[in-house]
Amino acid sequence: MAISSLFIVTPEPLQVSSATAQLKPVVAVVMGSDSDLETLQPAIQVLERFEFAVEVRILSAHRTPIEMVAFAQQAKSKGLKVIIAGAGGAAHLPGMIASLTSLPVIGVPVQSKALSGVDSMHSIVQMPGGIPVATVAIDGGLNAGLLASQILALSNQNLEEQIMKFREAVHDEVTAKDAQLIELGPNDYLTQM
Ligand code: RP5
Repeated sequence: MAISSLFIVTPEPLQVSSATAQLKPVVAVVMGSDSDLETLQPAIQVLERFEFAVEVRILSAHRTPIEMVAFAQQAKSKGLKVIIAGAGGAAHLPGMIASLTSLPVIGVPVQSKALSGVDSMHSIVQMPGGIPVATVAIDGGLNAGLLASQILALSNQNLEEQIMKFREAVHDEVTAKDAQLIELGPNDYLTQM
């Protein structure tokens, strides 16, 4: 079972206090195309499990540059604290947004058809000095959501505790698999996967 499947097998919301729950978005998940949504969905899901309201937008650096600029310029004043930006191919969206705001930007390279996302990764990770983008793995939507949560947890102890509970769940999932592998042996384990 993949780590990201934790959200499918344990759908109950985490116990986050009302002091933690956010009604106004402090985090945005933006993407270059609706074809990126599946990749960004784990980020949205983990943020919602931590009870954040999430602003989700399609904003293309190339197809809707005016809307992208307006979003980035207004992001801080409307209360956003972190932006997750995913794009594929000539993936300029995270870097362009980062150039227009002082908010931390987490870039998600989306796996492209032609070059398997290596083009997206290089476009996002190779930022010039002075304008950083924190880049996660190709299709690393889950880690983008977790990293945004960790940034927000710097000023929220309850959220930090929930993140540590999530880590415990990740740990327990792997130790359970290890125990089953020892019990069944590799051949039977593979058969029941
Ligand atoms: C990028 O082009 C988007 O981020 C997307 O990953 C890629 C392909 O877009 P579509 O042609 O699927 O709309 O701007």
